[in-house]
Formats: sequence, structure tokens, C-alpha cells
Amino acid sequence: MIGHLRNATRRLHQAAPYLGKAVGATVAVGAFGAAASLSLASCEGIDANLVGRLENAISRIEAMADNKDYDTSVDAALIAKYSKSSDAYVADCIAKICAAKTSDPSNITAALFSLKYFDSLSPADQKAFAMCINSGAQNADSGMGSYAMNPGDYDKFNPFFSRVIAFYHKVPRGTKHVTDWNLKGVEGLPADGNLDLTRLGLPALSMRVRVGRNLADYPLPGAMTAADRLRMEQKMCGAFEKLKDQYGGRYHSLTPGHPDFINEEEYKALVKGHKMFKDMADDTYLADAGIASDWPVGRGCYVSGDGGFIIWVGEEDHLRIMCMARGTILNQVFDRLKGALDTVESIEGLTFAHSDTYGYVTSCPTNLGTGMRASVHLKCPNLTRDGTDDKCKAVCKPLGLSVRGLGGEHTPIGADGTVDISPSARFCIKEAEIITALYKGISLLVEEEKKA
Ligand code: ADP
Ligand code: CIR
Repeated sequence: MIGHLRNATRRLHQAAPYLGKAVGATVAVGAFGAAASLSLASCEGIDANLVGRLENAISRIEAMADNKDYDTSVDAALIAKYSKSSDAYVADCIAKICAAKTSDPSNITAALFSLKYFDSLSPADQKAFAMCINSGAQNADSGMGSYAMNPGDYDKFNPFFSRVIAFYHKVPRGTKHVTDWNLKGVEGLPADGNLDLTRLGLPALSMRVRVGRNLADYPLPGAMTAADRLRMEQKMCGAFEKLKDQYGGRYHSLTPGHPDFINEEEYKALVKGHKMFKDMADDTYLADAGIASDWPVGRGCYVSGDGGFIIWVGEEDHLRIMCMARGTILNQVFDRLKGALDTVESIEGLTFAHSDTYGYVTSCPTNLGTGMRASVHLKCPNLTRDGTDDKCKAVCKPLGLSVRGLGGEHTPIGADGTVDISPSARFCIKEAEIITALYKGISLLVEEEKKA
């Protein structure tokens, strides 16, 4: 235990010279608080939640400790320089991201923003970079706070993004993501290879696996013009014609005047049926990133004949490709998605944006790598007895699980205590490990629900 504490303290001391004032204070308090808690946890049985807090604090320290040539402090002369910028967008963005460093220390983009690095960029790159961080500047309460505008931004603005990614995903800077859907040999996979929910005493559940994908030859959604969005939708309609041969179904477009246009009522029914995404213009994080611009132009979804294979067009990523089914074997949606993805990728002219380091490139750094979210709708009436997901979230966090509402992110839980459960990790994890982690997470959560 003393070793743990010494280690934490040593790392904190090493990092101290490179920490920005506000972030440094928060990290110091967080790390010492968590380290002290860990000593308790180790004495009285490990409380994974406290250990998680320590890990978070340490990973932040490590990300910051790597900052010898990367200064995150705010220089008054540079602030004055950019507040007078002739570009009002840049002036406003820079003033706000610097202010967020003190007002919202958990905004990762604000914490890791370097005004000196920004100052070293050409005026054109400064504008491009400001677009990447504007969501976190305008929404100081952001957790992540940035979105890439072009597939190449993660490399182009490497000094910033590599730190943000290392910090959020808790991996050393520069760690390479490896794509691997092969379940064989993955820890936690039952001997027969079936991730069978009946073994956990569960009935058939609603299961879904989605991946985010972007086309290599378009700007990412935050930088697309209305014309780009229309062209991309048109291109995808050509692909859907091919998919219809194999999977049946149809495309539903929100673009006024589109041959597959659906009205408001049809759109709402698709959202209610979990097949279509919500109105993005209501999401200020996406709106300030430019991702929701031109809504609803170029937006829509392809739904297969049996309703179980769906492709969203024009949400946070160009494409969100998913398989959904009510059933008991998680492999069913996982395997079907792999097959469907291979089919989509084999269509001529569709090349997904991919990076040797970051795997599949997504708008949000949180989704990089696999772009995968694997979820089930699970009833947890005991853990949600108070009508909120607070307790469920507290139990799920140390299990590496995220809790969402019945309508997805930022929506309420079901009246019967049904929640959306998914592994939080996306980057530097194999696809096969995500689906296995979901199975293992469900089994642990079922036990917690019984105890609650
Ligand atoms: P994403 O999963 O793409 O990040 P959301 O969390 O907003 O986005 O969810 C999108 C939609 O998918 C919502 O309607 C949500 O209820 C639905 N959904 C997610 N998981 C499941 C599931 N296991 N079964 C049914 N619908 C699901
Ligand atoms: C934030 O920074 O809090 C928001 N931009 C959302 C981050 C989570 N990512 C996501 O939903 N894809």
C-alpha cells in the first residue's frame, strides 16, 4: 500500500513543474484524495470506484508529465494578442477555452490546450484548430470538448490530440490501436464461444452493437458544407441500392425533396423504435462543433427488411452502422455486424477513414479505434429504486460500464428500471474484447442488482 502511495506521490512530484495552475491543483487534490482512499480500500477490501479515481488522477498526471515542450499555462501577452484577433470566431474561442481551464478543470480540451502551441500554428491552421476545440470552448462543462474536423486532424494537430487521446483513454501517448474481431482466445469467453445471457439467468434482451465510420474522401461532419452533406447522402444511396439486394429494406431521408423523404410523424416513429437518431440541432455540443449544421439536410437512415441492420447517415460520424435484435446470444448481433461491415466496405467507392495509430477515425476522440458501442437494455429495478440511475452508474463505473437512458445518451431510464448498459472502452481494445466485456459486465451487474 505504502508502495502505491509513494508511487502516486513520486509521479505527482515529477509532474508538478509541467502542470498548469488550475489543473495542477485539481490533479493534486484528486490524486492525494484518491491515494488516501486507496489505502483505506486496500485495508478494507478493494473499492474499485476509489481505485478508478486514483487511476484517473494518475493518468492525467502522466499525460501532463509528458509536457516538457508543451506548456498549458496561460500567457497574458498571448491572451491579449488573440483577444484582438480580427477573426471574431478565433478570438471568442480562445478566450473561452482559456477561461474554462479555471472554471471547468474536468474539460479535457481546456486542460490540455496550449496557447503557445496554438501561437506556433499558421493563421489558417489556427482557424482549423479553433474549429476542433470550439465545442469545449462554448460548452465549458464538456467532458472531452473537442472534435476532429478532418480525418487528418489527429495527425496534423498531434501535439494536442495525442495528449487528449492518451489522457481520455488512459494509454501512453502514441499507443497504436489494433483492430481484431476474432473472439477466439479472448479472456472471459465461455468454452463454447457463446455469450449466452440465459447462463446468467436472463431472458431475451434487446441487444445492439454499433460502430462509427467515416468516409476517407469527405471532411468530417463538423466541417461539411450543405453541398458535401447532400453529395455524401447521394453516394450512400447508391450503396444502399446494392445492400437492398442482400438485406432488403429501404432508405429513409430527412432531406426535403429527397425521393426517400419521410415526414415528421414517420421520423418520430423511427426514433421511438430506436432505429433513427434524435434531432442533433438540440445538442449544443454538436451544434457548436458544426456537426449539427444544416440539419436535417443530408441526414437519414437505411433499415434492412428485418429491421435488424441499420446505417445512420450524417450524425456525429458520416455513418453509424449497427445491428440490433432481441435475443439471448450476444454473438448474434456482433457476428452479423462484422458480416454487414465487410459487405459495406466491399462496395466500390466506399473507403473508411483509418489511421495506423488511431484505428478507425471518428469525429469525437472518445470513439476512436473501434468506434464500437455494444449495449443491452437491462432491467435493474433494485439499483434504480429511487427513480434515478445514480446508484446504477456508481456500481457500473468501476466495472468499466456506461449507463444510458432508454432513448440513448442523455435520456431518462425506463419507468420499470430498464437501463442501457455498454462497456465504456473504445480505443486500444479489440472489438472482440468489447463484446466479451459486455457479457462479463452484465454478469457482475446482475449480481449487484440482486444485492441491492
Ligand atoms: P449511440 O449508441 O450511437 O452512441 P445513443 O446512445 O444516442 O447513440 O443511442 C442511439 C439509439 O440506439 C437510441 O434510440 C437508443 O435507445 C438505441 N439503443 C442503444 N442500445 C440499444 C439496445 N441495446 N436496444 C435497443 N435500442 C438501443
Ligand atoms: C463532451 O465533451 O462532453 C461532449 N462533446 C460529448 C463527449 C462524448 N462523446 C460523444 O458523445 N461521442
